[in-house]
Amino acid sequence: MASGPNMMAPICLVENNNMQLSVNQRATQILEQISQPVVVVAIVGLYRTGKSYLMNRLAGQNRGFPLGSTVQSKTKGIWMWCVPHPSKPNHTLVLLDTEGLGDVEKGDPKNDSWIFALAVLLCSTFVYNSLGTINHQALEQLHYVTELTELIRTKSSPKEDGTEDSTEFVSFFPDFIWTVRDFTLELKLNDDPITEDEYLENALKLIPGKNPRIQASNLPRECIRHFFPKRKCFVFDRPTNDTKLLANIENIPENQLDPKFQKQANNFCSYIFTQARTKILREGVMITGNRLRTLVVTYVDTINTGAVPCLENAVTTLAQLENSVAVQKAADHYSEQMAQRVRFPTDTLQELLDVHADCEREAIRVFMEHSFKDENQEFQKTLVEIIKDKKQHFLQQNEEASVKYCQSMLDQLSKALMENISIGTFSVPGGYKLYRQAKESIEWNYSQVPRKGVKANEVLQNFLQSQASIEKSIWQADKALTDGEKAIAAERASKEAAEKEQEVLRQKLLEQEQQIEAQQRSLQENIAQLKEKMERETENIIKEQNMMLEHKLKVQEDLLKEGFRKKSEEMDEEIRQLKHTIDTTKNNEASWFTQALDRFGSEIISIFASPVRVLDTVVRTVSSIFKKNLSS
Ligand SMILES: Nc1nc2c(ncn2[C@@H]2O[C@H](COP(=O)(O)OP(=O)(O)OP(=O)(O)O)[C@@H](O)[C@H]2O)c(=O)[nH]1
Ligand SMILES: [Mg+2]
Repeated sequence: MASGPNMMAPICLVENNNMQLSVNQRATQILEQISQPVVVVAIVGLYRTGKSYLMNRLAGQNRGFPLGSTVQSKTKGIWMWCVPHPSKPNHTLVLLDTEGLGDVEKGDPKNDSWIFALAVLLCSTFVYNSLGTINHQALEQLHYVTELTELIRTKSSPKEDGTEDSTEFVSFFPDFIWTVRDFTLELKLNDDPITEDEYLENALKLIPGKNPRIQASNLPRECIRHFFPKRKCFVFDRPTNDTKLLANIENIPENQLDPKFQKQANNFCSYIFTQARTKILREGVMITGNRLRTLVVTYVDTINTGAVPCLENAVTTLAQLENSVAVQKAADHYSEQMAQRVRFPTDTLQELLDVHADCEREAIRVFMEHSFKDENQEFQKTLVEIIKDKKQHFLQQNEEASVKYCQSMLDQLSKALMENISIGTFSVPGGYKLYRQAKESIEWNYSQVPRKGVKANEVLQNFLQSQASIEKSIWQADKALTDGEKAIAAERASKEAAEKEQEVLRQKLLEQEQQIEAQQRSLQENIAQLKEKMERETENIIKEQNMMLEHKLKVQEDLLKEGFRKKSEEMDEEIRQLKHTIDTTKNNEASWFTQALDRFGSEIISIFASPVRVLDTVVRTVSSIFKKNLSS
């Protein structure tokens, strides 16, 4: 079963010291151990606005993320607390508490922007926390959201169609929640009661006019509407009006808090517990604790090199790491299952090949389950090669076990014969007949031994060959035989030898055919499972593109409704491009699959090529021997 978290207290995940971001190794070690999918909730906002306190409530604790009781900011960098998800079984809830934004005591505000961007990239629910009301000022303070286009890239290279890279933010950005603390207004619009969500949406409506102040607050509005498709708002009363209690809030019992606040906080928590989504990267790639670790490390490393974190690169890094683990897991599964299911020697080669086919099918399934974005099937091909080598090893083991067993059986069965030869039992008149009887009885007894395996004929053949000269000297010395009978004996001996040789060759030929057939099965299995996976991945891509389209159409419609015709028309081109991309994906799906599968198929055949060529020569040699025998 996937492993979950075991953390008594939060720990710093991204340190922000001397204006340098770094990832705390102790925290990444914790994430590494978490193989469960994660729901990641990050809280961001101005300093000293009760963020850490709210996060502690999500962890179900009074204490945890340290709160500050002075005006100085408390939290530095990004802190993490992983707890078992309270309502999603086998999921981990990762809470990310961040350093307060906008603290004038801090030297360089640049890291504020990075912390904001990192929180967006790492979480699946982004909570923006502010005090008071959502007004111009609050929106101006949210200018970080407008900087995201400079701080996050979707693609590693500019898009071919020339559209802005940020048009795809919507496909991987988290859900957005605005939490408004110490909210003192009434939720009313033109005297009509409104919901918290309506309050937020209303506050996000663009304000007409050219006033620079208005423009400055319109930009964050647009960004939020464009980048975050799912938005929610929660307002909170002041937890208590007693300032003394407030300053010491983590130590006061729940029932001393304002009942309204209690209710609001509980609502917020239960919304997070039931609605916050599992973190998905893109195209359905589910994020586990371990994958989150890779993301944090990749993003912070990128920032430290002076570059901009790029989603596509992060996916590639993640895929490379995960796919090599997937190959290992699949190969181990194959070996374990083969070792468990095969009893050496198998009766026939086919028996071994059948077990191999079953284990290989399972191994490919394990690989498909754990891999993603395997560009050009590089990793799947590696798996094909590994399994090919492992299979070869099992075949060899099987042959060795068969030889060993057959040899020991023959040694036992021929023991008396060998003794009689050495003491001269057959060197008497009529000795040849006695010898023949003894030899035939060995052959018969040998044929009755079950499960001798693939080398049964060959081992017998070797034994008979080693007997040929002995047999010859026995009949030559046997005085009871006439010359005519000796000639018949000689002819019979060579005919029998030829027959036995043919039998061994016939078996070889059959086995070679079985091997070729097994390779074909393996090829088909690889292709079938790849096709299935490609279909699933394409389905996810189309789903994601449709979601983007739906969102953009909605934004466009809203702009039009609000009277911003020009802005709404500006989105036409972007929407047209997206529709075109969706059509192309759908239309090219079939031919794209065929091409990819053909290429992959021929590459696998070339992996098998060497044994196939060997087979070819064997087949040709065997058939020429047959022809020779037939004509003689
Ligand atoms: N007025 C008010 N104060 C709060 C609220 N929640 C917590 N506090 C108090 O505000 C102070 C700061 O709370 P924190 O949770 O540490 O705030 P923060 O936003 O995490 O602060 P930084 O980490 O410094 O950015 C503490 O003394 C809390 O007791 C609230 O809803 N309203
Ligand atoms: Mg804090």
